Formats: sequence, C-alpha cells, structure tokens
Amino acid sequence: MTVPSTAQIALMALLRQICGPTHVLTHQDPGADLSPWEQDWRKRVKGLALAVVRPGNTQEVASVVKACAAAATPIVPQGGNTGLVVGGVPDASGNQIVLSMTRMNAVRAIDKDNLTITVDAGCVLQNLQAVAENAGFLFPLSLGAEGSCTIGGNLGTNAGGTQVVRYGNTRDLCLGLEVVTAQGDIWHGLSGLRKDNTGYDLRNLMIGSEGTLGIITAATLKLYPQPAAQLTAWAAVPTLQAAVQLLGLAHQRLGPGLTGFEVMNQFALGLVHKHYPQLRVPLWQATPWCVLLENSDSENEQHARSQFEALLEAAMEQACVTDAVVAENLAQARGLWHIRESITLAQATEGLNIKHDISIPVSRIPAFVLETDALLAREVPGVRMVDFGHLGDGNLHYNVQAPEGVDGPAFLRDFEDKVNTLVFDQVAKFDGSISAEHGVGELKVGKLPLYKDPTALAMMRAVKKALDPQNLMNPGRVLG
Ligand code: FAD
Ligand code: 2HG
Ligand code: ZN
Repeated sequence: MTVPSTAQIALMALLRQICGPTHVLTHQDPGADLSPWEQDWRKRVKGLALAVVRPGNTQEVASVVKACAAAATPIVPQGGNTGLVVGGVPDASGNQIVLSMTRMNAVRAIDKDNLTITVDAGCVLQNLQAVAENAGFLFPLSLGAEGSCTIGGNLGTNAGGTQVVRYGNTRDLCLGLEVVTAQGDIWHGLSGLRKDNTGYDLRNLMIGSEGTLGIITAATLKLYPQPAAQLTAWAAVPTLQAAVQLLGLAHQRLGPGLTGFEVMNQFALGLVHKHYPQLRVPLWQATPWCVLLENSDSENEQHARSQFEALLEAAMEQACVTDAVVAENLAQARGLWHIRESITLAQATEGLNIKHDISIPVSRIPAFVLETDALLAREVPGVRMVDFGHLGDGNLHYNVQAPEGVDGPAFLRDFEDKVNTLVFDQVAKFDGSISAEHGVGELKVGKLPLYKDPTALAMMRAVKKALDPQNLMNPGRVLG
C-alpha cells in the first residue's frame, strides 16, 4: 500500500464532501477491502486504487471529475466490472480513482409512445430488460454477464451479445446520452430523436470509447415490441462451412425472425459438460460443432414452429445439419441458452486462457479457422481451441487454452504474445478486426497500432487530445 500525499488526502476530503463520507473508500479506512474494484473479472490484473468513489447522481459525477481534474488525478470509470480486456480496473500506481457507477441505477422514464427508455448508467442490464418486459416491451441487448454488467459499461464497450444479428450492437440501441466531460461539464444529450443531423455524432464517439473520453451517466435507449413467440433450436453440424450454409438458409427462411445464431465447437461444450455436468449439453459428443439458433415470430407459436421445422428439414436435406432438437417450452429454451452462456465460466474454471474476440467476413470464417488452427498446432503443440460465438455476426471467440496439464500462468507468460501475433496476423490477412465486441482495454493496447489503419489511429489520438488534454480519463487504455 502506498502512503497518500498531502494533496491526495485533501482530494479525498473534498470527494467525501461531494459524495458523502461512506461513498469514498480508501485503503486507509479500517477494514477496507477494495479488491472487488481492483481485480478484473478474468483475474489477469490486480490494480491498486487511490480510492473507490461512488457518486449518487450526475451532478456528483461532474463535481468529482472537476475535483480530480484540478488535482490531476486519473479516473477509471467502472460499471459491473465484467469487462474482459482489463479496461475498468486501476493500474498499480495507487494514484487512480475508480469511479464506480453502480449507485446510479434508476430507470428515469419509459416513453411508450416513442418506444424509448431512459436509465442511469449504473443500471444493471438484467434489471433494464425486466423493466422493459414488465412494461410490455423488449430491450434486446443480451449477454452472459447481464446479471451484473451495467448499461454504462455496455455503452462504454459497445457490447454485442447474442441478439446482434437482428438488433445490432449496443450502439444501434442507443438514441441519446448524458455525459460528464473530462472537464466536469455535463452534456445533456438524452434525446430520444431517431434522426438528428446537426453535426458530428458525439453519441457514437462516446459509445465504445471505453471510458477514455468522458463518463456516461445516463442513456435513452430503443424499445421494441415483444415477439409473439420465440423458439430455440440446437443443431449438430458436421463442419463450420455447414454452419455458414445453415446461417444462409436461416436468413432466407426466417428473415427478420432470425434473432440469434451461435456456434460452439466440441471442446467448448466439453468444458461445460466437464465443469457443469448438471446442465446436460445435447448432441455434443457426436459432432464437431453445434449451432444454437433462435426464431422470434410476430404471429404466433404455431407459425414459428412450422417455419423452424421447415428450415431444419431443408437443412438436413442439404446435409448441413445432422441432428437437431427444438425446445418444447420457454424453460427448455432458457436451458439451451444457459449452456451457451456457461462457456466463458467453464473456460475460466479450466484455467487462465488467451481470448480473441475477432470478426471476419462470415463466409471466410471456415477457411480462417482451418488455416489458423493448423498454424497454432504447429507453433504450440497440444494447444486446445475453445471456438464459439456469434457466427451470425461474423464474430468468433477464438480462444486458446493451455495444453492439457500445462499451468495457465506459465502458458500466458511463454505463449500469449506469440499466439496473439499469430492470430492477429491471420485476422488481418482475412480482412477482419482484432476486436469485435470486448474492446481494446489494456490487453490489446500494444497490438492496436499494428493492425489499425494509421490515419484512423491519428484521428483517434487527435480526438483524445482535444477532449481529454490532461489524459485523465482511463489513461493507458485503448490508445496507451
Ligand atoms: P466494466 O467492466 O465495469 O467496464 C468496461 C469498460 O467500460 C471499461 O473500460 C470502463 O472504464 C468503461 N465504463 C464502464 N462504465 C462506464 C461509464 N458509465 N462511462 C464510461 N465508460 C464506462 N461482451 C460482449 O460484447 N458480448 C458478450 O456476449 C459478452 N459476454 C460476456 C459474458 C461474460 C460471462 C462476461 C464476464 C463478460 C462478457 N462480455 C461480453 C464482456 C462485458 O460483460 C461487457 O463488455 C460489458 O458491456 C461490460 O459492462 P460492465 O458494466 O461490467 O463494464
Ligand atoms: C460471449 O460471447 C462473450 O459469451 C464472452 O463475449 C466470450 O468468453 C469469451 O471469450
Ligand atoms: Zn461474445
């Protein structure tokens, strides 16, 4: 633990005045444990915070930012701390404050006529989904961490999830933002307008900026009608190429009804089976790949079921599906989704691993995997591939687990950079992106300049300098 300077002690006193004494936590407080805010979800990094500050409203956020700017103290915004790229925890200097947004969790308004909902940034995604549902609407963003991630974090990372094939990324669901700038000013941008061409799109600049340009304090989001029926199927497919073929068929036959299309390899499902045997993973032992697909229908269940069955019959005739089960009811459908969402936890239980959340044009994914698997097997013999993800969006979690019996930390130490370079070079060769959804954070900072267009990178640096000239907003992340 570092001893705070006189200036830092004065800053703490000011922050306690702003937020209330119990909402500023420091290591000097008797019995204080700041590790939940300092340790990232994957247990890759444990930082050291000067303090954890928990404001209760936007005005308090603005005052905290002003006080920190005056004291030249860096701020790391944090929501649910479920990020996977070390973007929301402090560094080891002991000089950064964590600005935890979780006290700001109110639903401010639902506008049923304009199909919008306005929420505080610290609102947990699952709560937001539930409020929308209780009001008769759908908020379609959905991801495995939804029980603890916040909408501010979803916007900060432009999260994807499992419904992107129909509804888009978080960016596509957002109409307006309220933001505290790096100077502590409040941008009142909570417009519910669907069209606004009055200059630069500041909302989209903030979304996906991973806390490096300002603090998102609230958002106005789109609501959709709830589907009349929702069906989920689990299909065994013989190859990744067959999965792509099935995707084409599903687009053709279901049109906008196709709301989810996830692929999972046998090893990923084997990990779920190994660590959560009670989940009863279907079909996985007899096939190298499984696909989870969802049909949301605006008519009725019977219509959805007959459409779905016709799709699967056609797919079997074309030999792109070898076996399939369709969930009989909502509980079964939830069970299938739960298996898919458990891969990340099963992989974490297996041990530290290397994650890649890449995107590639969908049609080229099979060739990418074939070629890159072979390269990896040659460079790191025995490496175990955990491949799964949002095939409908061309977004694959091409994750690498240490060979059987090899210690996770040693594997990362010896192979992480080599594996990343190999995979990212392949991604570049296949015209893809090194991050489709988790962002850059700290983990990919060194790699971004190697794979991002240099002119784009120069514009990003100029934006950062203009909006955060003191470099106090989540420094060291995205641009380094
Ligand atoms: P945090 O982890 O707290 O922060 C993430 C980033 O956003 C940090 O850079 C932080 O500084 C910044 N930030 C947080 N709040 C704000 C704010 N109010 N203003 C400005 N910046 C802010 N991601 C996907 O895209 N798709 C998935 O399918 C998916 N599935 C996941 C499943 C599991 C089991 C886990 C653990 C993670 C998953 N993630 C997924 C990653 C993660 O959940 C998402 O990135 C999520 O959006 C992060 O939200 P959070 O509130 O936890 O943010
Ligand atoms: C998912 O799609 C998340 O489940 C997490 O993006 C992916 O664990 C991962 O690599
Ligand atoms: Zn994902």
